[in-house]
Parts: sequence; C-alpha cells; structure tokens
Amino acid sequence: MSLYPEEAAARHRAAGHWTGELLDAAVRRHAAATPDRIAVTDRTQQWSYAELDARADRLATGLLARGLRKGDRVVLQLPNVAEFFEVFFGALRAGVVPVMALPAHRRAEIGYFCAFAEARALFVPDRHEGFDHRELAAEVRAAGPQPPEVFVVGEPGPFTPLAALRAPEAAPVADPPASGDLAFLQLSGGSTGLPKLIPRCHDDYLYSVRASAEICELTADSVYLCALPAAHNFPLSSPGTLGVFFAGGRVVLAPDPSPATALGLIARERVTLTGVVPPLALAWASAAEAGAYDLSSLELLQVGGAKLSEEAARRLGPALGCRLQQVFGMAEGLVNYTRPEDDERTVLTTQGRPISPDDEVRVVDDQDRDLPDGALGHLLTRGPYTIRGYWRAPEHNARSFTADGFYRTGDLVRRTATGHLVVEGRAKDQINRGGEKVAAEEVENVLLAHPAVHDVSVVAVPDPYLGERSCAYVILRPAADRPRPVELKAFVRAAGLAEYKVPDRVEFVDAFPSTGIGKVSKKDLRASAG
Ligand code: AMP
Ligand code: DBH
Repeated sequence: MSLYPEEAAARHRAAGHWTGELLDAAVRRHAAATPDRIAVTDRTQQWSYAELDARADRLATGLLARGLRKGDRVVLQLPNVAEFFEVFFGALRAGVVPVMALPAHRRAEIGYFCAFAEARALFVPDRHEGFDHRELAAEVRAAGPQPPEVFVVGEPGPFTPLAALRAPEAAPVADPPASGDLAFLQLSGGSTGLPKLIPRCHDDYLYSVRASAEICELTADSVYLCALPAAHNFPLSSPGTLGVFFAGGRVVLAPDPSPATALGLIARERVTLTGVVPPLALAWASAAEAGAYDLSSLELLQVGGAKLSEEAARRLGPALGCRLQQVFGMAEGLVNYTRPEDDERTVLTTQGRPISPDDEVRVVDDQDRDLPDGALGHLLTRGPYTIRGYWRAPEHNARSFTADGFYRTGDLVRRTATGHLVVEGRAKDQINRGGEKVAAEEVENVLLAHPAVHDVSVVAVPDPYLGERSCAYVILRPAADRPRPVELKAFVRAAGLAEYKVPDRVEFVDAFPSTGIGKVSKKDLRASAG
C-alpha cells in the first residue's frame, strides 16, 4: 500500500527529493568507507560505523529468524542507549516497523500501542530513571490477547535479553523493504482521546533528514548531543541523530538532559550541536552562566518543540557561546528552521521557514480561505515529507486533512514577507508542556471515569518555566464528597498514563463557561485560570 498518491510520489522523485534509498543506507556507506570512525557514544559504549552496521545486520537476521516478517510491528521503548539504533536500524533492514514510544510512556500508552499496532515484540530497558520497565512489560503482556515478546536491554528478568536476538552471523534479507514502504510509526502529540500513529516511509523521512543536514551544515566532523529522548522526531530527524549518521559524524547520547550531565558531555565530548526544548535551553543557559564548563566546541543550539520567547531567545546565544536556531516541526512532517543567513531579528522572532521549496504552506481562516502575509490563521501544509493520513484512522483523517491532502496542523501562525512563520497559538485541544504534548481529551476521558466526577475540562494555563501547564477544571457529582486534588492526580497516574499527562492543577467549579452554541469554552476557562 502506497503512503502517497502516485502523482505526488512521481513529482517528489522527479524533483530529486526522493532518492529511492533506505533510511540507513548512509550507515552502510560509512561502514564501508570509514569503518573505524565512531558513530555513537553512550554512557558505557562507543561503536564505530562498522560495529553499528554489523549489529544492525545481525539484529535484522535475528528478527527474521524469530519469525517476524516485513510489515510486522514492534514497539520500541528504549532510552538514550546505543542499542536504540541497533534495534531501530535492524528493524528497518528487516522491514519490521518500529512504533517510536517514549521512555516516559506507561501502561496506558504502551498497552495501547501494542494492541493497536498488533505488535509482535516490545523492546524495553531493564530500569530507567528509577522505573522498572520489565514490570510495565509484564502488565502489558497480561492485558493483551496477543502479548508481544519482550526483549530487554540490560538485566532481562523473566524476559529475553536483547543479546539472544542477535544472530551469530548476519544473513542477507530475502525480501528487503522498498523505499516507499512504511518504515516506522512516529507518534503524534495528539489532540484526541487516543494517540495517533504517523506512518513514515524511507523516501519521505530520508528527504527531511538529508535536507535538514544540509541546512544545518553537518559534516563528518559534526558531534551531536542527543539530550531529548532519541525516539522523538526532533532529535531523530531535525537533523538529529539520523542527520548526523547521514553526514558520517558522531552521536553522543546523554542519559539524562540535566544541565550537569549535558554541559559536562558537551565539554568532554567536544559536541558541536544539539537540540532542546525551551525550558531545557534556559536551564542550561543558567548553569552555563554560573558554572565553569568549557563549551567552546558548541557551534549551534537548536530550540524547538514549543514557542521560544524573544526574551529567552536573546539570552541563549551569549550564555552558551554559540549560534541559535529556531526549529518548528511536527512528527507529521513539515519542519521549519531559521537559517545561518537569516538576520538576527528573524532568528530571534520567528520559528523559521520550511525545509523544502516544495513544502506548500497555507495560512487560512476558519472557512479555509487563504489569508495574506501577516494575518493570523490556521497553518495547513502539504509536501514531500508531510503525511497524507494517520495510520488506520480514516474518521480522524477526514477531519485532520483537507480533501486535497493538506494536513491541518492545528497551529495558529502568521507568515512574514520572507516566508518565515511565527507561531502565535493553537487551535487544537492540546497542552504544550514545554515541548511535551498532552491531548486534553485523553486526560479528560480518564478523569470522567472517576466516581466523583460529573464533568471535566483540561486546559493549558500559562507557566513561567514550561510555557504552559495543565489544569483540570472539574464539576463534581451532586452527592459526591469532594476529593482532594492529589487524589484525582493519583487517579490519572493509576490509570497508567505517563507522568507528564497528570494535571498540574485541579480546580473545582460549579459550571463551565460556554460558547454561543453551548460547547464548553476552553478559551474562557483558560482566561479564568489567573
Ligand atoms: P507533534 O505533532 O506531536 O509532533 O507536535 C508538533 C507541534 O509542536 C506543532 O504542531 C506545534 O504545535 C508544536 N511546536 C513544535 N515546534 C514549535 C516551535 N518552535 N514553536 C511553537 N510550537 C512548536
Ligand atoms: O515538536 C515537535 O514535534 C518537533 C519540533 C522540532 C518536531 O517533530 C521536529 C522539530 O521535527
């Protein structure tokens, strides 16, 4: 099944955007040309391109030997360890499709991904940040009708160690994937009750990675610090780890993004670029201003995932002694960058312009009528690396895409005369908690199941550190004893949702403000937060 209309695919090939190569082709190339160059460094390991390439091949062979087939899905929940890329590339080479879960996900998310994607396998660490992922895997297995086989990086407990999946010798893949095939399923921050899966193919993703590497001027001397979770679209592809592998550079994996760890790694590993979300950038800036870190190798700090204020933007370059780049992207596709040639004002006050000359950007009013530059409107986009639909979600797709295939991003933007975009807000029902997206409906659905809750509305409230935090406005059932806010938070946690989705605040109200047509007015709720 093709992910793009044939006419569009042919155009992207003719333009040279889609090359027919697989996403990991560069790893194989570098392994042949410069086998001993280091590809990836984590807390305890250092793998050359030859080693990464060989491990990926052995893992692909191992997956097929276990009976997995091209097109089968697996859920990948690994933190920033070198094995993340062994499994990711190994799966891609076998044509097995990883679902890119985050380490912060818990029973609700992982269980849903496994069930919805009919996953054959689940990859987890033993423990990460004090949490035992083997226990999570056991709960997921107990809940589903077709439990995935669990592979563990580290102490396997009752499950299979990753080492057992590595074939002793790599064998050629009999039925290799094609560049237009589904390569992996990326996650959407979402605005609906259940998270959406984003089907990306080799052609579209590789184009975004390759073009990003060019825009960011990556070379074989680039050293990228991956401080955000490796599975996230920003550090994976903008240009991220895949961009660095494409250029033949080195990826340094930070076990956590704290200033001490990250700035220490930048100094020790002579990191040249990294990408972070705004609150993290500011925490690093404070630590750099206070501490004695040698950050002289750092050339570029990328900031994206949530809006960076002009005031914060002004601080970052001087504090970290490097150039700033704003990145406004989405796992569905479109990515915007400020460029090295942009003037200072543009870098400080816009979220960049699209990667590709063939990215189509429309800014429209509520009736989908195009607006002139400078006007605030809904951002719609279509292009050589923006999906045409979520995976297995026809009803949702009818709402999220126009009839002619533009993705409705849910972002409210202005376009400048130079084609740069300024993100001014959001129309989608989501909280952007410092780059971590929370779908209001997902949290509302959980709270509605609480016996004392009659109705609930989860909205974003401004926060000086994260930009936004979440607040749940709750109407109680008439006879209910008023639960304490911590009890409702614990209820969300107990339902198995990731910690970042637990409402930061809970407020009890008698009624919700309503819009003219009787819908809850989240705008008025947000305004009442104070
Ligand atoms: P997702 O669809 O989950 O990949 O999240 C992408 C969304 O993150 C975008 O649609 C924006 O709402 C938000 N976003 C990403 N980068 C930026 C940025 N630089 N400024 C403002 N919002 C951003
Ligand atoms: O927030 C995002 O999803 C994001 C931000 C910057 C992204 O997907 C990207 C760059 O590619």
